Amino acid sequence: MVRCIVIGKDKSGKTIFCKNFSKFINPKNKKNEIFTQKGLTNYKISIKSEKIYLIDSVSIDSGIDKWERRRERTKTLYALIDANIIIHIIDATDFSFKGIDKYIIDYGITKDKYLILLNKTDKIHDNNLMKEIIRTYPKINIFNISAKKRIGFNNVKTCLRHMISCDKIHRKNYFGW
Ligand SMILES: Nc1nc2c(ncn2[C@@H]2O[C@H](COP(=O)(O)OP(=O)(O)OP(=O)(O)O)[C@@H](O)[C@H]2O)c(=O)[nH]1
Ligand SMILES: [Mg+2]
Repeated sequence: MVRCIVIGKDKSGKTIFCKNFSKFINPKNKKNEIFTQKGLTNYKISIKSEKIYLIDSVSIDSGIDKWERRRERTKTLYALIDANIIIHIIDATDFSFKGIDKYIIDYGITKDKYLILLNKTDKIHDNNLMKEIIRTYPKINIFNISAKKRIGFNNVKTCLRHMISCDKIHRKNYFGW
């Protein structure tokens, strides 16, 4: 089982991505394949016969400092540390190299299995943001998507499939098989 966290700032499209992407991967998934674990919603999907838990996280950047929100953020941070794969959803209509997106990138690039999805690209008409991010972080995995309109999901699937097979190879080596 592979734990894949979907993380990003407030309203970047995390929930809509989890819903639509899980339907795209496994169209026949039933309601019981969505469940809550450690306070976060998980979507059970499978790619290459490997089970993946797609974890919809809550935003860690909200300015609201109520006890409930603090608890939620802590759950997200635990899930982030625990994840095998990190999917970072960036709102392409509202990105800056400062703030929470920058912090997530700086953490993500220290991991092997980190990918950025530039979301809401149905609303923008140039590719400059992607170029700019690649210029700053040349080796990053990055794709344009629209979670709402289900655009770009094939590339995400291919990338996940690749990351999962790397995991299998890694596990094989680790156990000396
Ligand atoms: N145009 C467009 N709107 C989108 C897209 N993805 C998400 N949205 C809109 O962005 C808003 C937030 O989407 P959510 O999926 O709730 O975002 P979230 O990151 O889960 O939000 P929080 O959990 O509250 O942080 C909604 O109004 C969506 O309809 C997209 O690809 N294109
Ligand atoms: Mg959400």
